[in-house]
Amino acid sequence: MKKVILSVVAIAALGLTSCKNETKKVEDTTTTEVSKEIAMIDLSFGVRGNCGMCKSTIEKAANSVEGVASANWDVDKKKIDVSFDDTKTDAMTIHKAIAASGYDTEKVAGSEEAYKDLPGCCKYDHEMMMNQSGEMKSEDHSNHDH
Ligand SMILES: [Cu+2]
Repeated sequence: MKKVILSVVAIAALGLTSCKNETKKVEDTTTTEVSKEIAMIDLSFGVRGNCGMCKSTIEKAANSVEGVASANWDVDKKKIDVSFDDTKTDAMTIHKAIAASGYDTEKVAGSEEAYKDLPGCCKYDHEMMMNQSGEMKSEDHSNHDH
């Protein structure tokens, strides 16, 4: 009696595995052409600005673009690092978004209207160098009144 039960179980198990194999074959043929890699692009470009408030405004503008994964503006270097999905957006869209918030980028001049509404400390110099080394130059007194 036990043997009979065992063989029934064995047959059932065989049946299950063969079913599995069949479904797996179907999956194989359908899943070949699915996921193309998501291409994240890392981009850096110059953006003018003065302080921490500028930083949050600039980064908020960049992050508001759909497809942007991260944005980090460096106050000393006057430069932003952006990571974005290039199937959803492109570099120029990000430049324009930052410019619309009032800030100059390498390629697009900042909106004058938005610039007027910036806090006083954020009214940066339009002649400011972008993409600086981040090191203070002691011989550079161009921003001071001597
Ligand atoms: Cu500021």
